[in-house]
Amino acid sequence: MQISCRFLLVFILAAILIKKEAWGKQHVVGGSQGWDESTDYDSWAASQTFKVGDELVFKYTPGLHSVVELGSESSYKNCDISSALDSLNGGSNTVKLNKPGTRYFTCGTSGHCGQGMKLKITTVAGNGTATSTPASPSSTTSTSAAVPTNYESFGLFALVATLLVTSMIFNA
Ligand SMILES: [Cu+2]
Repeated sequence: MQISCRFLLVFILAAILIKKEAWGKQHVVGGSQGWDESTDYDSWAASQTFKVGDELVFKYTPGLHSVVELGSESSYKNCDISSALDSLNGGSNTVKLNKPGTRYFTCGTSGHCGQGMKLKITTVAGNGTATSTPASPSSTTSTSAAVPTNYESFGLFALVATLLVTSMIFNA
């Protein structure tokens, strides 16, 4: 009886972790500021971990801004949108991160890229464990900008701790 309880708990825990991974996470670009010229997207991106299966959500004033995906680091650096991979508009766009690697986004409105309205992100492989470390060395420390992520992690931690304690009580 004791052993089966323990296995059940481990199974539930594993199922929760796997489900969490498979769901993916939505990253609202720029947080509450959204997609505009005044947000520091380097800092924002450094506060996030982008995994395969996650989504980027761009929120902005329709007509004022747009979302243009660039194909290379040089296009990104030079704000060259002549060879854009994709262009989205309408005020709310979701971009699925379907494979590992670096992607580049900017705004199609003249001058906005030069004002800093551009985003470079690196997607890492999601390997099914909550303890996987992000590839980016800049995301090891938490900042106030990452509060929703930390809150979620804390919730998971609390859940895991509760299950472990319950497991110990069952096996005492
Ligand atoms: Cu813009």
